[in-house]
Amino acid sequence: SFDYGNYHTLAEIYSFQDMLVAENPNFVSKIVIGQSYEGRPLNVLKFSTGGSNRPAIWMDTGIHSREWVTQASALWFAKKIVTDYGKDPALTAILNNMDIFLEIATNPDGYYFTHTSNRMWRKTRKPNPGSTCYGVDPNRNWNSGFGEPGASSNPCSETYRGTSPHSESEVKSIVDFVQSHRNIKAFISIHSYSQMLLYPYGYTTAPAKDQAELHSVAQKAITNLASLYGTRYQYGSIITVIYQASGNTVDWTYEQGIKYSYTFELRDTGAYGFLLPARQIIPTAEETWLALMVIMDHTYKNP
Ligand code: 0X9
Ligand code: ZN
Repeated sequence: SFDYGNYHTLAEIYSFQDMLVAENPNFVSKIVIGQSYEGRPLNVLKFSTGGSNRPAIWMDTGIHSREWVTQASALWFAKKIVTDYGKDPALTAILNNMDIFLEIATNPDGYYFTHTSNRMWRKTRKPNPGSTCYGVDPNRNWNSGFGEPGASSNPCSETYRGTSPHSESEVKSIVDFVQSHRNIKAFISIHSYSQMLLYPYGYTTAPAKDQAELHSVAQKAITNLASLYGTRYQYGSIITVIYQASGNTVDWTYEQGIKYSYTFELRDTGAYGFLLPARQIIPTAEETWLALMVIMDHTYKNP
């Protein structure tokens, strides 16, 4: 059976997704929301017990390809959703009323590249005209404070914003999905590392309209997370807790009206950084799930 305690190639992630759909045909389906620059499918797993266009929770991992514990945790989350539905009352109530969408390999070209050429690759893999450097930072490419401080105009920078908002297919495909779905209530974008739970804004110090509620839900979520292994998280707005980041994913989703827009930075705090040992995958996924459940449960109960 599938080894959740190890890192997997892109091909293994794709076959895992097909296996989960094949084993749970009435519950799990695969939606292809677009294709990457190099032509790979952008697959999203949909967990749904019925209805049409139900209110939904979105989660994505691996938009920064080198953050391997995020994709690995998402494989565990996918299995957890399947096994806990009908057993865990809280998750069951959520899924009897809402759908969950999970994009595991959000930057597949980058992820492939981390396995074949450069383990530390972060950005997309689109060539930049007039430069020898490749790729755009897909967490600076969104149309929220685009062009403001907190991103780079240099194609060789790790935080290169790109020539225009949503220039990256991997970003535009999510934009189109969110705007056509119109009923997404929580959007959770998962990164590593630093052990933080963050909410908008990243491009401005202006507080989000819902800051008080976002803050108290985050506090509850990180408390639940810490209850398992004692892992300590910082929490707050992106710009106050980490640094200014313009054009980031959750500023855009929040401005689209998705109130529960959160971003995680998973383990660790730098001892291993992006190269987190595989033995930490399952503990990371388990503790993160406890925080995700707090956010999902709050979203379900506060429509
Ligand atoms: O710089 C980033 O894009 C994020 N840190 S990372 O090491 N994952 O690259 C921080 C930006 C704000 N946080 C998130 N939106 N996750
Ligand atoms: Zn990241």
